[in-house]
Amino acid sequence: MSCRTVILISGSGSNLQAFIDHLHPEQTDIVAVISNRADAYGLTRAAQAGIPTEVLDHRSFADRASYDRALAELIDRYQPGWVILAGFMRILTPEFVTHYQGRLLNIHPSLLPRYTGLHTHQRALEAGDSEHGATVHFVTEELDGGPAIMQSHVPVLADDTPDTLAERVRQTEHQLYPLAARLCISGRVALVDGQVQLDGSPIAPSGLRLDQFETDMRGHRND
Ligand code: NHR
Ligand code: GAR
Repeated sequence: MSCRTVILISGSGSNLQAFIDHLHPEQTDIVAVISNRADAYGLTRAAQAGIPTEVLDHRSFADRASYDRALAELIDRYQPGWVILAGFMRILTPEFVTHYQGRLLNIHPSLLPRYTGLHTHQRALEAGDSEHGATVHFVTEELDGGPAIMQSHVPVLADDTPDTLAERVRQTEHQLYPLAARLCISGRVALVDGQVQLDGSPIAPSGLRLDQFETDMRGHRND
């Protein structure tokens, strides 16, 4: 099954690359990659994969509301079924989020509800956590507060810096995000009355666990 997806980025786009490698074009047709920054390396990745790119710089808009209106207009030209935030660094207005309710996904580099917002790796280290990870969630107007779909877990090591920890988390994101997105795009996972369902049954508030799902999915991939 294939469905149209628009991916929003601000930076390196390693998660975008994972979508290109694992889902495009069989599971989903990535019809555009949009960045708020002209120098985002993810734009190069998209171009190399033959995917149309767009830059919409937030600095040329008077306020957040007008930027988000222009962004939604640009996205809707591509008529996507799904909008995927992949390291997109701009907070979105409630109007934008409502427009894409139930078909807007984000990956956040922490085990939500812990550490919403920025600098998650440093904060996990400062708190002395033994475990850290990433969460794929439906985006709602509450920043990083939307219902969780799936989490990856990594150990925190004694000599970790924010950078080494971030890299360990990012490695898991590249399996986590395409898998979670694929469950949504295929219709197995859905947001129903504010709650995430898998095959019609509610899942735990912390979401599914990648390490419990991986084994089930192995052999089902056609890449
Ligand atoms: N928008 C809404 N409404 N809800 C969410 O859950 C969102 C969202 C937009 C982006 C990603 C998020 C993350 O995973 C995300 C989730 C940017 C910031 C931020 O503070 C915070 C969280 C996230 C993304 N951005 C600054 C801003 O003023 C700019 C920072 C910068 O440009 O470097 O928008 O972490
Ligand atoms: C990822 O680790 C993602 O979880 C995080 O930024 C990185 C993007 O990497 N997202 C946020 O912090 C959102 N505020 P990438 O550009 O290589 O995919």
